Amino acid sequence: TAQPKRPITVIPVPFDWGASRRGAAEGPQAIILSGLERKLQQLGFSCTIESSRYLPDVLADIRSSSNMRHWGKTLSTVEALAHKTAQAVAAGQFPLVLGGDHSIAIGSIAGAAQGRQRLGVLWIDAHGDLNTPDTTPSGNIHGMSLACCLGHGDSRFVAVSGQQPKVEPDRVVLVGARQLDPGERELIRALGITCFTMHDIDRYGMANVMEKAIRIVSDGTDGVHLSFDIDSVDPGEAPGTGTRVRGGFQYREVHLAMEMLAEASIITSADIVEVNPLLDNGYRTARLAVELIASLFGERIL
Ligand code: Z70
Ligand code: MN
Ligand code: MN
Ligand code: MN
Repeated sequence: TAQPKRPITVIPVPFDWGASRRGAAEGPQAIILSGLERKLQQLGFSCTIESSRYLPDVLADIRSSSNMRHWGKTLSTVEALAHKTAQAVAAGQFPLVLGGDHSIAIGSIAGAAQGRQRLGVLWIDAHGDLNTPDTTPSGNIHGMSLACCLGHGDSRFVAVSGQQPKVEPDRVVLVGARQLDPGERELIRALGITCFTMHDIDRYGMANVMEKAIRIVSDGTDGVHLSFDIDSVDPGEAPGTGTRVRGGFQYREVHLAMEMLAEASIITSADIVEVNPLLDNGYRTARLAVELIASLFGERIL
């Protein structure tokens, strides 16, 4: 089955106040400079790269707390992104959101969920991002974004764009987890979320894991959002990211995952986050992001 060629709206989110290290704000520009538009056009998509002027200037917003660092800047940003993403969905476009740190998924998923009552979410990440202000070891909001989308956490974030929760736990699947905090393990158990860890990938293989993940996120859903954290990939292939965790996806493995998503033709919106050009080896990680996006949109070897 060919992916329906809906026009792609690329939405840059140069924001990194949700992480402990700066630099992911340069991610969108690095990915765009690595040839994103030409690649998508080669694959037959019409593609518009939006400017980031839809985002408010948050520099003067100093609202922050120890268990939710820079929450003022983050809240204004995700609210604007939710609106931008919802607009693209309503116009029949595919929102391709470029982070930025992973806190921005609070906005993109809120926006995607506005047009879809039964949204599925595929969360590909070394981490769970399932902390709340009560369980966070860092205060970094990029470690709380998936919990937020499930309705857990600070009420102002949970309520972005009105409806809450954005997604039901039985329509959420994590793939690639290898660094989970105690509170995250508890939430996974309490909500019964499906989590395929690196152990599962070692044991059953990426193909098996992705087959199962695709079935679960698309069963009875009216759209599936892919939230792809580049730190899911092994640091040897993707060194340009804020939290490198050993033992991640190998190069072919992660391409296979994207190719299987293209083949299944289930993804209706996506974000690619945590590409940090300041920590990269040249543009290696940004170029990998472009390649993975190409696989997601149907590039094939033969
Ligand atoms: C940890 C926390 C995280 C990314 C680090 C880490 C979260 N669980 N996410 N790097 N991309 O602080 O909540
Ligand atoms: Mn993440
Ligand atoms: Mn909804
Ligand atoms: Mn991560």
